[in-house]
Amino acid sequence: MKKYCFIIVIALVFVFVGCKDKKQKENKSEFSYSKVEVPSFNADSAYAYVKTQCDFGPRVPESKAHKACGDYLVSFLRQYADTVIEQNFSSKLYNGKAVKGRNIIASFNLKSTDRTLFAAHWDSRAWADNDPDEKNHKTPIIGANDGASGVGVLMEMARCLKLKTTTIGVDIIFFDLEDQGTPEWDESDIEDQSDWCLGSQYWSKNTHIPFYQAKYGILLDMVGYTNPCFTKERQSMYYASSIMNKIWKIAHDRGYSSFFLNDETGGVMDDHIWVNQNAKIPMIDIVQYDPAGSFFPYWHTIKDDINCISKNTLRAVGDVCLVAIYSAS
Ligand code: AHN
Ligand code: ZN
Repeated sequence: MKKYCFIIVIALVFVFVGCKDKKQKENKSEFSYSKVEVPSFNADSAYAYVKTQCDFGPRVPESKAHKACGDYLVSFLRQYADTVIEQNFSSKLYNGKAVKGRNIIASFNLKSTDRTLFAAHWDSRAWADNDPDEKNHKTPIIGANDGASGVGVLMEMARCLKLKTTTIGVDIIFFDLEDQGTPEWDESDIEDQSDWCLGSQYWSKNTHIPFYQAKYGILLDMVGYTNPCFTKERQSMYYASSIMNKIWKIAHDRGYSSFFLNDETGGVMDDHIWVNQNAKIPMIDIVQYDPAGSFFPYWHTIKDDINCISKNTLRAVGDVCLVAIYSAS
């Protein structure tokens, strides 16, 4: 009898421990980001930062506006970051011509070795080669969505990062020379698309700190359009599916499921490709790219101006990124 009692007690202990274990696991997988406390992302500020960039005019490499906007971005970041590093370099355009570039890197909480990287491109395209009107095909674009939106979101995040310290380290990179790939009207065809994303190609082979590493990275590209659709882009899924799924879970928990779709779309040649391939940092691209395979309606047209920008979209993207930062331990 005593023996049976002993066996029953042992069995009950197993059942109890088993249940508790299962419950803990369930709780973990059901973790909701909806209650994570983050500094509040001010969409009015982010919008103003996008507009300030646009007001310089097209930030075409080696132009006056480009230089002035670069100086503005550096002095802006110096107010909030621990360090700001400028990386001047030279690359070759699709036509073989040399062009000067300037990557801008801001670092927060430098003492932490557990780092997360955020990036966007700050140059704007020299040609509206996708404009419906052919006479605009050689006119530079303002790049409110294609360029300034990602930078504006990251600028507002920089302001937030100074307000509340983080346990992890954060680096923000503004890549130059992303958007000067072969214009549609030119004959040349560079098959591997290495004529795009020159700033990230340079940085990923020459990181601002030797042997720089980050746990993961998030690239923001065209993150300001009204009612956007961010899909799971193939190259991000190839290199960093667990990060992509985590970020999409954050977005859904925060109530942005109508912007962050679960559709998987084809690959996009963007700065994250080179960061993944050369710097070996798993990086995803939050990019407006719809399931039919097109970017936003005014992509590479003269209508990519401030009228494309929605504060709601900037807020959604900034909030998701801040939750990723402040929920990390
Ligand atoms: C290409 O069209 C080859 N890549 C898209 C990358 C891009 C351009 N992002 C913004 N503008
Ligand atoms: Zn572009």
